[in-house]
Amino acid sequence: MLSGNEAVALGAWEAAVAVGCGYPGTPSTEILEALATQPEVYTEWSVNEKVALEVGVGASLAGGRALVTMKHVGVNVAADPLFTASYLGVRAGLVVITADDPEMHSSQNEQDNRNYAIAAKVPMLEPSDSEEARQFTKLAFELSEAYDTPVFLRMTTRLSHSKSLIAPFPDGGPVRGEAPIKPGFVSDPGKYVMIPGNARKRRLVVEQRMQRLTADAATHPANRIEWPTGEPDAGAKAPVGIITSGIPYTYVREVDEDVPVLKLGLVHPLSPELIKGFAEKVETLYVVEELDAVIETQLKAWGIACIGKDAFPAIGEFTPAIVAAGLGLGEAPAVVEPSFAVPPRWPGLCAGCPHDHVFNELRRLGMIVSGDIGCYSLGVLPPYNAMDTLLDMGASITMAQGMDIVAPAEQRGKIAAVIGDSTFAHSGITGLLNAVWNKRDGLYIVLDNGTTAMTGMQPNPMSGERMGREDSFSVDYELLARSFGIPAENIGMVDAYDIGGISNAIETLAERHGVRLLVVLGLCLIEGQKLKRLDKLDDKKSARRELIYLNPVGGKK
Ligand SMILES: Cc1ncc(C[n+]2csc(CCOP(=O)(O)OP(=O)(O)O)c2C)c(N)n1
Repeated sequence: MLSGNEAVALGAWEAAVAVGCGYPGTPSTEILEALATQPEVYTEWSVNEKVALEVGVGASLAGGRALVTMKHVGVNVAADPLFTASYLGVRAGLVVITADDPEMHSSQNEQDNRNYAIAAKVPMLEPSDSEEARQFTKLAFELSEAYDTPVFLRMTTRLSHSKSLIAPFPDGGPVRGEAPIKPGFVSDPGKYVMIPGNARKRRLVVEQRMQRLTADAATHPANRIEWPTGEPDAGAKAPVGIITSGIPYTYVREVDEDVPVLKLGLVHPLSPELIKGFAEKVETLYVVEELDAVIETQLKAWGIACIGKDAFPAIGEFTPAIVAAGLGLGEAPAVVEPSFAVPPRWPGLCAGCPHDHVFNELRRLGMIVSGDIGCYSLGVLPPYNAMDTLLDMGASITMAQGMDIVAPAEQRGKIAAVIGDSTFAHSGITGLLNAVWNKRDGLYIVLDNGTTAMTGMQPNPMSGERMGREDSFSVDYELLARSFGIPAENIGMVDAYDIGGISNAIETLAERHGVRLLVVLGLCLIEGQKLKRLDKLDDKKSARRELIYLNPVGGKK
């Protein structure tokens, strides 16, 4: 039994992947964590998804198979290299995992990244269970090399996090295959340097590649037609047929074992030949797809009658009951009323979280708080009620700048941004640079808890460790801020448990002008427990105290 994420890691390892990189994000995180246990593979948490994809493209061009992992919104961050990586193509296979999150179990939006495959002209595979996740990962590397293109593998939360059986290993255990491409960069500027003159030529190549893929999709092994009770005779039709993919396929099979199904494993590009052939053999054709009407829209553009979003929701995650109701096989799922009263329990910061006091203080001072994404986003909820906006990673510092430009005088000086350490490294630093460069006013507070807590304690460039808890360099906030031109008196570093120090630093810095950076340092409690088990707690604690101690302004001496 493996989770979908573990199975992707296994498939990549079996496919002799050389490099695994990504940025954590639910539900994708465990893929790299599993791959990182394998010494044959270089793995890294990259600073953000754009960086991860670019590292992956570089590895591919130098002849090593590369797996790049991210959650769905991570693809937004990586979209710039993605769209042109499609033009460059690959040397060794390049597979990009997009882990989508229907129902937004842990995400700020619901986004169907099949749309990215279409827009970036990159083929996409979508598995339905762990064994397929493993096999499709291998297929994705082969597809990538055969068609000279990056390939998407789309996972969803239900697939990433559920466990299902994988095929048994041969005697002696799993086998790591031989990489078909020899490492070594081969210069080819016409293919790898996308100045407009070259890009125009590659644009045509991309189109030809997609046409070839569309033709080959008709017989691609990831697609299959199932006629459980036998294929209709020539001229005859089955009453109902279903086109589906991914997790919804498993729900279709759960509610109806006998219905004919065209199961798409290659969800982009679609094969008109395959789909028309299936559609002609059924009376009523349903398209069962979670989130957007991607397949349905394409079918309708081809003039194929089908029932899709008229019967199934376009919002949220499917369940077998939703699928059954859409197919007319059951009642729409009723809301289940609990048989006894359950007291509402808000999510919240952990009891004793080092960053509790900052939020109390921001509320007490009546600040407008431009927030960001991480555990500390829970500062929006009671008892703090101290966050006013949250858009995307890194937006706290930049949105605060926009607010400050137009806010009336009585609000200016009352605006603060809060951002976690991992988020600061991911995309906060550029916002800080923007503020200084554009001579803005703003108080920006980094809530540094020594880890990327929300996604399960991954190291980050501020934390002093890299992948696998290997000791590494950590960014010196003060040197960084000084190098950006922020004056020493506008930089503060305080211990998160120094309640008086925090109040004092916020009040003092709130009254100053220009860009002000306050770093509140306190080790995440759960991370602390982990470090204790690893016998590393004392090192980390003393490193953090030193960070505060060395700071010449603000904070304890
Ligand atoms: C573009 C993007 N990538 C990844 C995520 C998933 N994610 C949400 S918050 C977060 C990092 C939080 O770490 P940090 O800023 O250190 O705050 P903490 O949770 O430790 O308080 C990540 C990786 C996301 N929401 N958006």
